Amino acid sequence: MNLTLSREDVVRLCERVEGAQARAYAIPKLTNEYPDMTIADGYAVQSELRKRFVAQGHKLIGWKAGLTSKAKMQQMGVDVPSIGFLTDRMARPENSAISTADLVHPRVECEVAFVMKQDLRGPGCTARDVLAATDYVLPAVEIIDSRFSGFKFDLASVIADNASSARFVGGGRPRYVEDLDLRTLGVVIEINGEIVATGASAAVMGHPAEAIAMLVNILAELGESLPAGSFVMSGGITEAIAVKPGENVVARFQDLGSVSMRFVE
Ligand code: OOG
Ligand code: MG
Repeated sequence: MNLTLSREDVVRLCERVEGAQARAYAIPKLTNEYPDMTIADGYAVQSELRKRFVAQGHKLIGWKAGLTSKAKMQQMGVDVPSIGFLTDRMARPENSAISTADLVHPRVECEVAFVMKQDLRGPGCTARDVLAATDYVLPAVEIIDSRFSGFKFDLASVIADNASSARFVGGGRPRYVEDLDLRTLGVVIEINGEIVATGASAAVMGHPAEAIAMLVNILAELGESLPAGSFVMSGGITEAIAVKPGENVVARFQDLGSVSMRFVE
């Protein structure tokens, strides 16, 4: 991978992103100052952030694939998938009240999540490998929150910002992959009882397991693998929906049950 940032710049940008995440304020996208930033630079900043969080006691519990559906790519104006890491501090229980006070401009996405029973290591990981290594799948809602002004970014910047990761809620009815057709699961997102988005799981790279395979292959480029026990989200099926205090969100997944939460100040 092609790095253009110096070690000092990586640390500087990591501190900038970390500050914006911790205090929930928007910053200009990083490429305004570093127009030559590459995808590899973005991952260097993200890896630095992950190491800092781990050093501060956050537990790495898994990963997420992002920008894996056309709806998401069109909404964000980016046409290459990306990955981000997930920690215990981002997890929220089903049916909980999620504060927006510590977020900049949250949006919800419905995603199929995988829990792994075997380690996976790229390169060359396939969807078939992913399915064989999967313990079970469950429905999830990711609450993304870009730290960039106006939720506008490019690929290098959003990767540095850990792919907009902020919160996530897993739940519903966990199922074994052999009991489902993971391509044809319908999903509906409701806010305060009104349907605001609909989709089907094949929107994610034809099959959500393809997104997990892609994630494992990106991890290999970063010198990392996906350990057994990881919780992995495969990417938003529909466009992301902005949420505000007072809104109740229910994501209904065919065969996998529903995941609910409410947003408060
Ligand atoms: C980047 C994160 C995308 C997904 O599921 O596609 C993502 C963003 O859109 O802010 O999490
Ligand atoms: Mg997502």
